[in-house]
Amino acid sequence: VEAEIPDAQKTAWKKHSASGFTNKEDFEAAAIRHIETTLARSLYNCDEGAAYGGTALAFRDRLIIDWNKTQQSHTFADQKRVYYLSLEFLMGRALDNAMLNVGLKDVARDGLADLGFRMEDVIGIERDAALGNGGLGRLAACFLDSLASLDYPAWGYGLRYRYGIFKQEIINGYQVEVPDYWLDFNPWEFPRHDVTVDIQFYGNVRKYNDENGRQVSVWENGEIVTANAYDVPIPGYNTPTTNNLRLWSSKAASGEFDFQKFNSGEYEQSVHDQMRAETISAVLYPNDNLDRGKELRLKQQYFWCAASLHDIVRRFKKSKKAWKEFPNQIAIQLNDTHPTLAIPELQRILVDNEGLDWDTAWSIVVNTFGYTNHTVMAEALEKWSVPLIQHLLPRHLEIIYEINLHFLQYVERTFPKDRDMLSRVSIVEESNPKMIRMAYLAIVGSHKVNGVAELHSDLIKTTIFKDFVKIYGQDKFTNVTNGITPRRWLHQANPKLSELIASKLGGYDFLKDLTLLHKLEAYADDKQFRKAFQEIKYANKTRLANYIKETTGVSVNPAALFDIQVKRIHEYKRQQLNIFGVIHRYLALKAMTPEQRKKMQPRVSIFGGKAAPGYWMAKCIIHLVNEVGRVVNNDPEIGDALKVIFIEDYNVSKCEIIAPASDISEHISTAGTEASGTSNMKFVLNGGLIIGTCDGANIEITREIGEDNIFLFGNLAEDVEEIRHQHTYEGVLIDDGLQKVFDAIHNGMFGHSDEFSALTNTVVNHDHWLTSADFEAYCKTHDAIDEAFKDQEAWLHKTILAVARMGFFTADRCIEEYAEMIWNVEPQKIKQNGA
Ligand code: TH1
Repeated sequence: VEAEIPDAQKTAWKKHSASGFTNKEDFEAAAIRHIETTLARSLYNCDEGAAYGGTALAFRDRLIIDWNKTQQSHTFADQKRVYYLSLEFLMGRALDNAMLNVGLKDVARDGLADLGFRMEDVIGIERDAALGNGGLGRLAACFLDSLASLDYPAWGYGLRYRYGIFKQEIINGYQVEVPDYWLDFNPWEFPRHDVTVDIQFYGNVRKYNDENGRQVSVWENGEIVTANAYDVPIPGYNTPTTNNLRLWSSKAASGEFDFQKFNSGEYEQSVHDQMRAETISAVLYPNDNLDRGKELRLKQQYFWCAASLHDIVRRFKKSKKAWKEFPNQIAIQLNDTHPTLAIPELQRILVDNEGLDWDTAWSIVVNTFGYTNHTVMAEALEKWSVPLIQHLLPRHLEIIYEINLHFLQYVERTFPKDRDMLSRVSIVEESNPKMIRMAYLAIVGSHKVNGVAELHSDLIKTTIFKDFVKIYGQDKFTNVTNGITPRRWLHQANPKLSELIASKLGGYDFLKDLTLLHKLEAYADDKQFRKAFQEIKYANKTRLANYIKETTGVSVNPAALFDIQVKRIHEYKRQQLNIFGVIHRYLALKAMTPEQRKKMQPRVSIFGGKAAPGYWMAKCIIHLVNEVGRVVNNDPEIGDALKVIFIEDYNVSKCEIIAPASDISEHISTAGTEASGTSNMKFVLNGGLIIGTCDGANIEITREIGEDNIFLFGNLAEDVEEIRHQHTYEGVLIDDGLQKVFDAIHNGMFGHSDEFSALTNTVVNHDHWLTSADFEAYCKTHDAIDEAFKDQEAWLHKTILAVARMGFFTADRCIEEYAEMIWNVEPQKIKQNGA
C-alpha cells in the first residue's frame, strides 16, 4: 500500500505532519489557538470552561497522533485483536487521565497557571462520561485502560447514549432523578460520518432452495435504522498505544426526514419516525443487577451487537483470509449476557450471508466468543420472551431454536437416561410465554465462561450453571478475579500517596507493576513513613470534609473516624444494615452521660449511591439515611460524636475524592450475592480498612492482606439458604438491638414511621437479606473498629501492610489472565516514531 503513494505526496505529508506539543510554550500555543479558533473565544471571555476546552483540545491533538499510529500499526501487523462488548462504559473524566498517560501534566499545570487558571479547577469543569450503572460499567472502563497500557490491540464497542445514568438530587430527603444530557461539549469523541451500518428490525423470513438444493433463509421487509460510529481514543499509560472505543448512535435510515411523507403533508409522521429511530440510543437503562425485559432494551442490544459485528466482519473480510481464520484473528468478550445476541447474529452472518454450512459456522462462533458472568441473582438473569424475539428478530429466533436443538441432541447423547436434564438446560424455558435464557445461550455459544471472583466462580459452577459443568466439563469454566486500574484509582485520585510510594520505591514503576507495592512492607514500622502516610490520609479526609461542607452545609471533623459506604443502593448490598447500625449507635450515645459520650470514638457515617428509579425499597433506604442525618446532625447533645452524611449524585469523579478519604469502608452484602465488588479494592489501595462479609473479592482481599487487617463478620454463603429456610418455617428472629432500632423508627424519631414501614416489615416478614441474623455481629464488629482505631500506630501498621499487599488487584493482572486463558492474544508494541 505504502509503495503506491507518490513521493511528492509523502514529502509534503512528512513536512507538515502533526507532532503535538512537548513543552509549556507549545502547550500554551496549542491551547490558545484552540480557544481562539475552535471555540471562537478571546482573551476577554476566556473563562474556566474555555480553559478546559482549550486544554482538552490540545491534549486531544496529542492523543490523535498516537491513536492514528496505533490503528495503522495494528492493521499492518495483522495480529489477533480483542473486542470487548459492553452495554456500559463508566469512563468518568478524560482530561486528567489523558494528561497522566501522555506524561505532560506538569507542563499543562505551568501553562494553565500562566494563563491564570488552577489546574484542579480546570479538570473539575469536565462532566463525567457516565454511560454505566456501577461496577460492571466501571470494570469495562478499567479494562480499556489496562488493555491500552499493556499494548494489547483491542477495541471496546458500546452504545452512545444521549443520556447517561441520571443525575441524583436529594430534595427533602428523597431521591429525584434529573436527566444527564452530557454531549453538549464532548471533545473526546470523533463522529465517523463515513462509518454507518444499516440495522434491520421486524420483518419476516423467506425460504427458498438454491441451485444446489440447499435451503436459504432471507430476512426481509423489516424496518431499517442506521448506526453511526463515534470513536473515543483510549490512551495507555506511558506508551504510545492508543486504542479505540467505538460507540454507536442510532439515526433514521435515510438520515433525513422521509421526504415522501414530508411533502404529502405527513410532517408529523416523518418527524415521529426520525425520533423513533433516535430513541434506540437515547438513554441508558438505570437498573443495576436487575432485568426488566423491556422491548426497547432488546432493541438496544441487537442494534449494538449487529453494528459491532458488521464492523468486525467487514474488517476481517478486508484481510481476505479464509473464514476458518476468524477465531485466530478475533476474540470477542461478552460483558455479561447483554451482548448475547452477538452469538446468533454471527451465526446468521456466516450461514445466511456468507453461505457457510451450519457446523463450520458454529465452530467459528464458539471459538470466537467468551462470556463473563457478573451475578448469580435470579432477578438479574436475562430472559427474553419468545413472542417478543419472534416479532423483533424473526430470523434470530429460528437460529436460537436451531442452536438449542443441536445442543439438546448433544446432551441427550451424552446423558441418555436423564430426561429432566433436557428441560433444565434448554435455552428455551417452557413457561407461558416461553422465554429464552440468555445466560444459557451465552454458555453454549462461547468457548470459555468466567466469573469475577473465586467464590463467585465456584458458585456459578455449583448452582446456576451446575448442569453445564457436567455437560462441558470443568475446563470451560474459569475465574478471573476483578481488578482496578492503579493509574486512576491511586495516582490520579491520590497523587500525594502515589508520590510518597514513589519516593520509597524509587519511581513510579508500580503504576505498571502493582506487585512492586510489596516493598512498602518494610516501611510498616517506620515512624517517619507512618507519619507521612497518616498526614496524607488526614489531608484527604479534610478535602472530603470541605466537599461535604460545600455541598450539604454540615461540618464534619476530619479527626473523626470516616466510615463510608458508596455504591448502588440495593437490598443485597445492605445499606439498610448500615443505617440500622447507625441508629443503634445513636440510641446508645443518647443513653450515655456527657462524660461517657466524650470517651466514644467520634464517627462520620457517609453514604452515597443511586437507586434505580423504579426500586421502591432502595428509595426508602435513601430517605431513611437522609432523615437520620437530619435528626442526628442537628442534635446538640451529639456534636462530633456522630454525623450522618448522604453525598448526592455519587459517580466516578466523586469516588476519586471519596476513596482516598476512608478509615473504614463497608462491603457488607449478604454472603453469596456480591459477585466481586471493586470499590473494596479502591478503598484498601488508598489506605483504608474494610468492614465486610465473606463475599465476593473480600475473601481474596483477606487472603492477600491478612485477616488481621480486615474486619469480617456475618453468616457464610454456605449457611444462607438454611437460614432462609428457617425464616420461612419458623419465622424471623428479630435481634434485640435491632428491635430497639425498629421501635425508635416506629415511634417517629425520624419522621412519620409509615415512610419506613416497608423497610422494617420485610425484615420482620422474611428477612431475605439476613439483616437481623447479621445485625449483632455487625454492631460488635463496629465496636471492635472503634477500639482498634484508638491505637493509631497499630492502625497505621495495618493500613500500610494492606496497601503493600494489594498488588494482585490491578486490572492489568486481569487483562493478562484474560489474554492468556481466554483470548490467546499477544501485546504489540507501537514504535515511538512512526508505525
Ligand atoms: C456487578 C456486580 O454486582 C459486582 O459484584 C461486580 O463487581 C461488577 O459487576 C463487576 O464484575 C454487576 N453489575 C450488573 C449490572 C447489570 C446486570 C448485572 C450486573 S452484575 C445491569
